[in-house]
Amino acid sequence: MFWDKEWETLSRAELEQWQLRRLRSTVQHVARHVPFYQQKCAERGLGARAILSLKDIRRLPFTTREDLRATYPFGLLAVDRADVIRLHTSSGTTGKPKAMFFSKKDVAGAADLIARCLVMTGVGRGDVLQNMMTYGLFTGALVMHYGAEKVGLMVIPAGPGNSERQCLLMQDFRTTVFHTTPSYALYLAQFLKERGIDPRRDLSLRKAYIGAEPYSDETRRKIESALGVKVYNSYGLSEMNGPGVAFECEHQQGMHLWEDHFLIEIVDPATGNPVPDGEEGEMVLTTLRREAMPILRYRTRDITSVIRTPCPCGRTHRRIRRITGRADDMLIVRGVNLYPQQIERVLMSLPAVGHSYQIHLEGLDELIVKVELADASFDGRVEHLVNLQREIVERLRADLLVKPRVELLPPGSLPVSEGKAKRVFDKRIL
Ligand code: DLL
Repeated sequence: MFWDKEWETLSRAELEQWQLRRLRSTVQHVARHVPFYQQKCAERGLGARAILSLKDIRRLPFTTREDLRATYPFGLLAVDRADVIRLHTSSGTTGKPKAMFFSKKDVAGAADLIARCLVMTGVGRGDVLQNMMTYGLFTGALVMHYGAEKVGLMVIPAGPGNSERQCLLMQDFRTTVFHTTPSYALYLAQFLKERGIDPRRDLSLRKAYIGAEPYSDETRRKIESALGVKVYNSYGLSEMNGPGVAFECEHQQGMHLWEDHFLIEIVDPATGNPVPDGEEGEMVLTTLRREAMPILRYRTRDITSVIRTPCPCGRTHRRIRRITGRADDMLIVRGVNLYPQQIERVLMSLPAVGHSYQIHLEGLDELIVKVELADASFDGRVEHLVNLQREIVERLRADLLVKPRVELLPPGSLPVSEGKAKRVFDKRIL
């Protein structure tokens, strides 16, 4: 099923022609209205005819997170303030937030992309979407909300947390799809289990849209089997509208990135040079349709690669693989490079492991993995605990070449955050 078949199945040649046209007009638009880009283009000697082919994108400057912070609040605005109808911000862990502006056309465009995503997964009128992302300055809930309404789903703007109420809403209004983070989905699964609610028997859930945090295929499988739903990976970032940038179709082999709205490059995170076709690197995105705040070559810091084979669904927009980590999240422990997600993958493949974990780095270079158990009854059987602890240590050592200390905790011991989960606590004395 398609929301906009013509655009979703455009031939590659037509798509690229369109991209070139849009890239040119985006560059002209920012060169005219955004002093930050005027200066950057002038430094590079780029005039109005700088972009002759898509490859010329490499001549354009990168935009980084730091640029967004440095130009906060209005520095990258490309339209009159009166033409902005919505503001979102993204709070970093430190310093100033990043401000993102939407014109009327931008809000409609973002909703349209979500509509494509939802219809692509086989939902439509009659479906009930429980939106458990945070409403507010975060893009996660509102952008999804507008897109789902456009398709005609009934949207329950539940927001995050309050699991008791989430359950009631699911039961009373027969929720068929929900939208949340992987950490909350796992928490909810545990919550339902503790209350004796069997999702397959007692609820009407069919599908879940899971994103806003990195997660592994093992976590996807855990959510699917615990909640009896098909999980679709949803990728996006506030700087590029929020959710709806890339989404899985029913084949679930990578996420289609809407290439008529975003131009994708994969670069070496250290040098910024393009990596060979199909190889892994940092994703760089350029907006092609945004009006209020276009962004050139945004360094997402997200590590992925482009799938080169066509998708059986018939969409021509290329797919990206699951994000394997953020360039900034890489940990170096005793000289070994590792991403938190590699630890997550090992943990979530073990049925005895519950929904939550934390990674602590302490002292000089000590790695401690705190793991919640799936089942409280596990407590009593000491030999099981010892075996499980040993198994986790061994698996991590074999996969990652690091030997952590593993602490097993009863279910529900680790805090649950309403927004994105914090997994890594680095308190090393370096
Ligand atoms: O998290 C937008 C979003 C909302 C996406 C809801 C999907 C669903 P930010 O707060 O700006 O925006 O965070 C963006 O989150 O650069 C990735 O590092 C990470 N991220 C988002 N989706 C995924 C995903 C929203 N499916 C940052 N897999 C991005 C891995 C993801 N990482």
